[in-house]
Amino acid sequence: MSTTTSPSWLQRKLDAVDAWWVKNPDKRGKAIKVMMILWLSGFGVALTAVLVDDALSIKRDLAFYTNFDDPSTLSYYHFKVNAIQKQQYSSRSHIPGSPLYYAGFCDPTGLYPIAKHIKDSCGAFATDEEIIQAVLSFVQGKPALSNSLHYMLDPGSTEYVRYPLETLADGGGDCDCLSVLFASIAEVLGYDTILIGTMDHMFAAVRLVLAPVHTSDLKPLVYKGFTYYPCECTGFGWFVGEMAVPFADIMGALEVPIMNQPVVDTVAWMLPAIGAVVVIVIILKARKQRRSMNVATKIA
Ligand SMILES: [Ca+2]
Repeated sequence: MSTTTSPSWLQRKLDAVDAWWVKNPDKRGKAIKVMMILWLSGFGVALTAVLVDDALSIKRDLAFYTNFDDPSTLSYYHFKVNAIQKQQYSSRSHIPGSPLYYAGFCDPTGLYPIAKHIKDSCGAFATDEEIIQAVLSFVQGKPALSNSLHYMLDPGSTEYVRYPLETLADGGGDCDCLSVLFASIAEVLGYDTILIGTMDHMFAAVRLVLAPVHTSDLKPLVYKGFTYYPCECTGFGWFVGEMAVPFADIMGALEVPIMNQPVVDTVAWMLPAIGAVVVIVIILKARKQRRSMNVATKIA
């Protein structure tokens, strides 16, 4: 017993193109020209998309130390955010309204490569304290280095919180912006992190199994039965476990959402991906036409 399979819709269309090609030898030259124009146009669109994406992107080399602010361990992360990525945050509210909403600004978008780069830069044998210290170094202002994040005041007189990608794109922020960025990177790396608020300041704290050993001014905080270590995100040179304000000033803690899953940032790849798809489609079409032309030549 034999079975026959009818050709698919696509196959029928391709066969129709082949038949047209064979029956219309006088129009082949024109068809080839059209295909060449389409191919070049597609390549041009793809190239333009990539160049426009690059031109509209904000790029910064952001410095950090992997070994407790030892100048010889200075490393950089080559940060880039495109216009579409940045625009998606521009229309959002940046006013926390309630102190309870600060943690709502924590966002892992675009942070996974940064978090991984910082962790990898610390080496395979780095302790949790050393990794967190490198993240802290990444967000802290470095007066001597122009290529780094810096403390920046809010743009207006009202309290304003930047999302992490905005702090990176703007080149810095104030205490809450930098704490939100730090907490987001720490959470992306899998560290349980909280935000600590006072009347006029904010910093983060990270839960570590082992107490930090690189400071003699350790100020551990206990929250819901677990020990967290302060991370002062402004200024320069604060170590994990040190606190810039007295205990009495602390008003409360905010839990940061768990974000330790790699995030595929589709927006970041949108323009280059569109360009790549256009090129692939045009190449496939051109190959198909070339194959048809070969068939026609053999028949002729
Ligand atoms: Ca602020």
